[in-house]
Amino acid sequence: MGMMIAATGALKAGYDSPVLYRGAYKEIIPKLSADGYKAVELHILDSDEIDRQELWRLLEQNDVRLTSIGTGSVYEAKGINLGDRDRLVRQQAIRHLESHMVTAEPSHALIIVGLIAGRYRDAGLAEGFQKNLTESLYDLDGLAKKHDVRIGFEIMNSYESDFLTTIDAGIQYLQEQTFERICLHLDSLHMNIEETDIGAAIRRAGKLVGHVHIADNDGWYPGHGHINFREILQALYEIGYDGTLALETYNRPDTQTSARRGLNFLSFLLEEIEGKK
Ligand code: LER
Ligand code: MN
Repeated sequence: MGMMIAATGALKAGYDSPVLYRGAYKEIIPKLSADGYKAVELHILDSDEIDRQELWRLLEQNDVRLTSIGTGSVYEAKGINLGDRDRLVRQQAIRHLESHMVTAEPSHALIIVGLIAGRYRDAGLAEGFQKNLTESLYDLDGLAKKHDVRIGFEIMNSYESDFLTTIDAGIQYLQEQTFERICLHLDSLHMNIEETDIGAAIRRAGKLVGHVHIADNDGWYPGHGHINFREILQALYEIGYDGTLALETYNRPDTQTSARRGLNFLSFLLEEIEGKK
């Protein structure tokens, strides 16, 4: 089947947000489809506030698959997180993510746990944070089973997160737990900052890898900066990864240019590596 390239989309996003398409779903889903995408990762502030029926209809009509849901904006907007010292805040985060699972259900899309995991300061102590987060993740794991979706725990750089900032730390943590629906979510921008040898780290993660974000080191479309994407895609190919490569990039110089260049660049490399597409 091979890897699938997805655009990112959101109803609203700021200048510095790494999201390609911005606007109403009825505008952006036909647009990204016309630009050559067959899949989309939507970054959603609150799934309770969107018209799911309309979204599902638009996806079907345009033959676009919802691969994943980005969930970090609610942490940035309201501080809701899974590791918080306050049990009510953690429960709010879990309920919030379950609502995304309902949106994800028809396409079995993956729910991203990145920024919404929270920071150590949200719990006061690192140990307390880890205990709270782990407890929340077990609750989410059960809910993911109920909704038949998966959760991707995003390994993010140590400027933006505290817990599990390297692939090896993520592997060790998941091996210590008994989650059934939680996998590792990698991001080229973060790997570029934290990993010693990106290809080797991806190979060690192997079947634990469930989702991948792509951006160049400067946050622009892949091919704009200096990350070695051939090495990354080659390693993903070797571990048999057949999931999504979601373009979590700035929409610079403009959405269409960035979207087309990112898609062309990744398609070209995949064609070489997978030898088909
Ligand atoms: C989220 O997916 C991410 O990668 C962070 O850098 C927050 O934007
Ligand atoms: Mn990311």
